[in-house]
Formats: sequence, structure tokens, C-alpha cells
Amino acid sequence: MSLKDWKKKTIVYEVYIQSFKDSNNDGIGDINGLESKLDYIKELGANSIWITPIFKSPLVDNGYDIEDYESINSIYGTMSDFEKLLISAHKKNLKIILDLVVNHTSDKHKWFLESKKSKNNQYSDYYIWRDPKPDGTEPSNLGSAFGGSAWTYVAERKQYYLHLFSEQQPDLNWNNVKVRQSIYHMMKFWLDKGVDGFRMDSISLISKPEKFDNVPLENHQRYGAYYYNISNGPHIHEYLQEMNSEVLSKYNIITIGETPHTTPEEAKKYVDPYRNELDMVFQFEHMHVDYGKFGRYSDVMYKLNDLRCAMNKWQEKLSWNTNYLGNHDQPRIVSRFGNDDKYRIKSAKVLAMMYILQKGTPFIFEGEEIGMTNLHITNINELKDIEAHYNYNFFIDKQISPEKALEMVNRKTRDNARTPMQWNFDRNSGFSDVKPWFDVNSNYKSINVKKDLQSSDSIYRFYQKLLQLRKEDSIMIDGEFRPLYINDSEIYAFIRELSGHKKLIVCSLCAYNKKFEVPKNVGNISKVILSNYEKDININDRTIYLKPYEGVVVSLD
Ligand code: ISL
Ligand code: CA
Repeated sequence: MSLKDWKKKTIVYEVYIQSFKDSNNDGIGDINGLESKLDYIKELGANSIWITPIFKSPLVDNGYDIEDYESINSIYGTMSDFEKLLISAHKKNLKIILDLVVNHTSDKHKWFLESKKSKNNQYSDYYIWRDPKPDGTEPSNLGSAFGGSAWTYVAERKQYYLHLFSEQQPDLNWNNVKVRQSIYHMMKFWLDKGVDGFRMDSISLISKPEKFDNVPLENHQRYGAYYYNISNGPHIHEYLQEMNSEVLSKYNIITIGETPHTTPEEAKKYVDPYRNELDMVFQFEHMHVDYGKFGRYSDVMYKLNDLRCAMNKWQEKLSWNTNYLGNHDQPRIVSRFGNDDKYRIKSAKVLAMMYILQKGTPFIFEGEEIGMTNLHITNINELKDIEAHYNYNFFIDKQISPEKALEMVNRKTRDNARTPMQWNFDRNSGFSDVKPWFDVNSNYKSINVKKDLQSSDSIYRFYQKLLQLRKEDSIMIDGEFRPLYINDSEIYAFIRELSGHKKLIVCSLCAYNKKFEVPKNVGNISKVILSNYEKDININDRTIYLKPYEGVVVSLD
């Protein structure tokens, strides 16, 4: 048994709801806005939409802090708007995947409000409570993902609760069968409405250790990394198997687990069809290629060798991957891995070719298909993300100059991905008639959807061709992935092969000319299938003369 055919054909477009399209001019993207753009997504070539959390939330972490799992946040619309969206999407053969955030809730969730009151009510054991150390301090030195301790004290209970993310995101106690049953019940609520799947937030973190020991400290940090001894905890697979038998297996849906800090060996367990857990997982190894002394926020430029090494490793180890370069937590891909200046268009296209044609399910993040770029901030107050502010203050504390600290945060802040979608040349880029919740990137007059739709060789048009190829050519779905040129620091190349048929994908990631020789033992070039230099391709026998950021797909025989 392997992954069902329709799942292999899935191409996901991620919508960051508050930044996609505002339908009622309050400055915030919403469900009706998304509905008005379904044709846009369909014409791009995606067939599934992952929507970031739309549930009732105080929005401390932009909706990843849920107050009520079964109601829609009124700033995004109503339940009937959502039901209408589902119907419209299904009519257009588009699937809707919801974000399932069940490692934690908001501290405003009624379960937590009750839980924190006392040690002996119905919800007391819904979260992870521990006594202080004898001197009154935190139970352990574990840190939270956004900074500070992962423990917060509540006087009413005289105990600390665990929060791997912000203080307003207490972690649920999955060891409690009542918690698990409440979650399964909620999942059925959405699946019975016709939802087609879940992207499961931080799912590798849900099973906590019995005992929280102190963890090692890195880089003179006061607290240990939030995932230390937490990722892939003792009962994780049991819980997912239970969730699968009680919920997932009863519906024809797709499930993608977000599994930070997971090795391929561990990932195999999540997706092994004989274990009945999840369909696929997001791994993060290639997102760490530009980490340095200060972790994610270090001022480091990635090396292609490291990126290829991480991606190829997962291609080799897992039979089916999720392929992505960006999402709502990461910088814009053209700014991070390409060249967002002189070669913005060429490099955005070649990056797309490089990841979309690997084996697995492609995930495209909104705006990537028109080559949206990072922000250029001049003041820390332009950012909203709690993570960015924490890190900025940390750098200032470490005596890093404000200019440098700003540059470091600007490079990696999650807000880079969260600026409103750039639809057209109008005020606020056609996202909204009023000032949006987050300012539009000032480059919207040169980078927008309308402009891309008007041109035949835009980034959007190139994505269409790529996705068409991904859909029509069975090599791009089932073909084995064979790495080539594994030591070149500028070219990423690989072959997809199915029943003796081969396609070669060659991507140059540098701003000058390069030569690529097709190795004798892999075959001869018989046909050019796709290139981001259109007709201007230079191939002589086995040699491909690549121009800056050129990418080509050719058939071999
Ligand atoms: O890169 C990471 C791990 O290597 C992290 O970004 C990781 O993906 C993240 O910490 C988990 O993210 C998810 O859960 C968070 C939320 O803030 C993010 O937006 C979401 O994607 C808490 O719910
Ligand atoms: Ca709105």
C-alpha cells in the first residue's frame, strides 16, 4: 500500500488568511476575500488550499493561539461564510485543508480558564502543570520558542504551566484521555462539514516527557531550546495512531504533520502507511542552512551545497516528501535563496523549478508565485511578530548595535512573509481600500499579480507551466529522484526517472555563466521541455551553457 493517487497529485497553495484579500475593507484579509480569489489559485495550477488558522483567537500569535476551536474568528467572517467557501471550492475541485493547532490553546480558551483555577476541577489536568522547585523557581530551565522561560507561574494553583511558545499559548496535556477525546470530537466537527484535510501544527511536540530535567544551554542563553527532549516524545506515535483509528481513517482526507526537529528515521514512522499515522510531514532541515551563532536570526548567507545536501538527504530517505522553500514562518524565498534585485524574476523561476520538480507534494506560499520579496524596515516598530521583538531586544542586551540588530531581525523575521498580497497597482496593492493590518511592501507597483497576468513570461506564468508539467508528466509524480553534480556550489541538478524514461533538471543559482556537462552514463539530451530563458537556450551536444539563474528541464534518452 502506498500513498493514494489523488494525494500524490495534490498541489497545495498556502493562504495566510489575514494577508490574502480583504473583502469588507476593514484592513484584514478574510474568508470572503479568499473565496473571491479561488479562480486565481485554480488557474495557477494548485488543487488544494491550506488556510492558516481562522478560528476564534485573541491573535497573540496571529491565530495560532486558539480560544474556541469550533467558531470562526469574526474578523475573518462567519461560519456560513466558511461553509460557502467550502462549497465554492469543491465546485471548482479545490480541496480545503485547515490548520489544526492542538499542541496548545490560547490562555483565553475556556479549558485553560478553568484549569488555572484549581487542582481539582474538570479541566485541572488539561494542561501541563508542575510544582515550583523548592526555591520557588521554574520546574526546569526549558525556554519557549519566542523567548524567555517555557514556564509561567499561576498564583491560584501555586504551580507553573508549560508553554513551548508564548505565555498565552499553554501546552495541552495529551496524556489526558479527555483532552484527546475533546480534540478528536472537534476534528470530526470540521471533517463532517466536508473539510479535506489538516496541516497539523507542531504535531511532533505534543507528547511531553514525564519529568522535565534541566537541558543544556547554548550560546550563553539563559534558557534551553524549547524542543530539547520534547520533539517526538514518548507517546507521539501512540497518540497519532489513536487519532488515525478514531478520526482520520474514517474520512478520505489528507494529513500533513508539521514536525520540526525530526530526523528522517523518525519521520518514516509518521508516514509509514502500515503504521496508520499521517500522510506526509514537513521537515525543517533545509530551513536551517543559514542558521549561525544566534540560531535562526544569525546574519548568515546559505551555501547551495548545504541546501542541496539537506534536500537530497530527505529525497533519498523518504519515499514521499513535502517540497517547500517558504511558508508564513520563513523569509521570502527569492530574497533568501535567490536574488531579489537584478535577477529577481529569473531566480524566482529557477527556485520554483528546483523544488517543485522534486519528488513529493509541492507547497507554494502566497505571493511566491509573483516573486514577492522581504521587507526593508528602518525601525523595529514596523514589525508585529512577537518573535522578532524578542530577538531584537535580546541582541541589544548582548551589546549588538541597533543597526546590526535590526538587520539581523529584518533578514529572518516571519513578518517578511506576512505582508499583504500584492494584487495590483492601486492603493494598498488592491488588497484593501483602507490601511491594512500590516503595511503593504513598498515595492508593490513593480511586483503585483495584475502585472504578472499581463505578461506571458512572468513568474506567475512560469509557475503555471511548471505545475502543468508536474500534473501531466507521470515522471514528475512517480519518477525516482536521482541526484547529480552533488559537489557543485552553484548548480542544483537531478534526474527524475520512471520505467526507463528520464528527465533532467538543471538549475543554476548564481549570477554568472556556468557550464553543465551531462554525464555520459546518464544519457543524451533529446528534447528541451522547459526553461526560464524561453527560446534563448544554448545547448551543444552534452553541454548546457547556463546563463545567470538559468534553469532547464530536458528529456534524456
Ligand atoms: O523553523 C521552525 C523549526 O525549525 C519553526 O518555525 C517551527 O516551524 C515553528 O516554531 C512551529 O510553527 C508553528 O507553530 C507556532 C506558530 O507560531 C507558527 O506560525 C506555526 O507555523 C505556534 O503555533
Ligand atoms: Ca476583512
